[in-house]
Amino acid sequence: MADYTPKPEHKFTFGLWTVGNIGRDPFGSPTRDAIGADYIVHKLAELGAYGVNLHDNDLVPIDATASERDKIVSGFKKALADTGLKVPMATTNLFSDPAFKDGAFTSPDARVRALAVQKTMNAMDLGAELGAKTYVFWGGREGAEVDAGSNAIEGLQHFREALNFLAEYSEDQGYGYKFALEPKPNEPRGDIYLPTVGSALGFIATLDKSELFGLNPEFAHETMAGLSFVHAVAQAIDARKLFHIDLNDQKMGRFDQDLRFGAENPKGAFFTVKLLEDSGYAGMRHFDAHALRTEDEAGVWAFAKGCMRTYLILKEKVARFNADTEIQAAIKHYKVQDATLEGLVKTYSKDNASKLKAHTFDREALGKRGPGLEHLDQLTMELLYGVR
Ligand code: GLT
Ligand code: MN
Ligand code: MN
Repeated sequence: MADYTPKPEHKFTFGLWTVGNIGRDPFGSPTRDAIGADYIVHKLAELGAYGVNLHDNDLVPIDATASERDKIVSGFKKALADTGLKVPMATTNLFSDPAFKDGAFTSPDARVRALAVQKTMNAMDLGAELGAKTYVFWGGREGAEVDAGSNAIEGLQHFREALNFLAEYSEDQGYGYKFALEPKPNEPRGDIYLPTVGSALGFIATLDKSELFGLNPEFAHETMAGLSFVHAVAQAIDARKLFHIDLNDQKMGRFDQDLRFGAENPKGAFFTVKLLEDSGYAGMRHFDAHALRTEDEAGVWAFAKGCMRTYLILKEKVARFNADTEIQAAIKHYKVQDATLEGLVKTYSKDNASKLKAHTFDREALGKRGPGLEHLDQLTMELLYGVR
């Protein structure tokens, strides 16, 4: 039996807002007491996590004075030093305060946009002070319910301006941040700008310092849009833009559930882990999820342990999949190779084009061939069900 004990080398991280979630929802009050940030640090270290991530206001209240801020931050730094826990990622809360009710970087009100940039510079200072190297932008309020007033084109232009400004600020300060945009289709806004991984990738190409920007895809968010998270992550990897990842789970077509990783769609979770492990992704495995609202504090830690343990179980399944001779033979059978034809279509030349035109294909045989996917998928499922 493999060892599924999480260790810092596995690079598991949680947000202060994840294990700190107090079980409030749009219809109900909190079901749990708030847990202090320093205590969370100690608990996560004890459970074998590598790091803890935060929004500015997860740690420092929005109305804290400078001396209150410094006191909180120095206490937090002590907890980090005592436990060895790291802060690999930081971000800004640009969604809770009523000032941001109609957007932050994309608000139609110039004063709100400037406030959002100012707040983010301060939050970047905080993240850098704690050692963060990845900075996430989740545009939770960057969207609209009414398209008559502030149009989506202006919103995107404002978004671009803000990100360009903040990338310059980071470079100017020598922070060395890599920025990760986190798409989501809706909630809390009716429609959020940059709703999917594909949209964010297209937008990144329009930024001044696009090399500093990548993706922070979230399992729940692509699933809410009815899309395949595995394919979204694959596209981010292909574009060399997978800078961070939010692992959780979600039923399709629901509100953002942020379920324990692997709790709902084990097959999707398996292929996500397979992508990360096989591609050599070296970044954090961040769990952006929270315990069910039904749970008490014990349930919170059971949730956190469960996320990490499931990842490690699936990682072992990936190794098993890659070493399974029957599965590998089925994959080999599926992927037909033809050195001559592959050579012809790999790069264009007049010669290759005319040889390809002259080639005769047995189209009927191609259409009749069974690739063996039922067999391959059943083998995969049997592996996941634990019988191989
Ligand atoms: C918020 C959201 C998450 C984002 C966080 C980062 S905050 O909880 O639901 O998906 O990753 O801002
Ligand atoms: Mn979410
Ligand atoms: Mn997220």
